[in-house]
Amino acid sequence: HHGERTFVMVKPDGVQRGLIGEILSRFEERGLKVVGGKFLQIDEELASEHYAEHEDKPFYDDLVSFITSGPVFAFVLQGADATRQVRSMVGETDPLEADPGTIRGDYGLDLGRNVVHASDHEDEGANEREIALFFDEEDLVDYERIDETWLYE
Ligand code: YYY
Ligand code: MG
Repeated sequence: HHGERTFVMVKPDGVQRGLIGEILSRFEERGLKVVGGKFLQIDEELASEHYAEHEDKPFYDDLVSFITSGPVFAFVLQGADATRQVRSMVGETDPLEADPGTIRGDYGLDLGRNVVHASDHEDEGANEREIALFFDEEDLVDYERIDETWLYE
């Protein structure tokens, strides 16, 4: 089976702005395989685990109140070099710094409303940790996509 798994989430602003389908489509069209998905509202406890690394940062309280402010669409993608490829499609953290053509560069204008979360490829194991935080192993489906023989040599 091809590649690694990575965690992605359409944040509350992306859900409210009707961007779930658009965002998912970009990854699907690239060839990244959706292997799990869940629509939920994050509670304080899950938010504090998910953003534990930012606990001491000045923006932490705003970040937690934003991420718990409305439903999110969390999903798992699988494919070659998935974590790094997804990050490059998501763009820089600050949408004002994100290149056009990236999700944040096409849909955002504010650091605190940057539409999407994706596991950090520079943080070893972040993808697996974040997947485990949101999904049980049995929520993830192992299957072959019909185009895989044309996507991979
Ligand atoms: O991984 P990524 O989402 O690109 O950025 P992080 O540095 O992990 O920060 C998480 C989240 O926090 C970011 O998406 C927006 C918010 N944030 C902020 O509001 N102000 C900052 N100075 C840095 C990050
Ligand atoms: Mg991060």
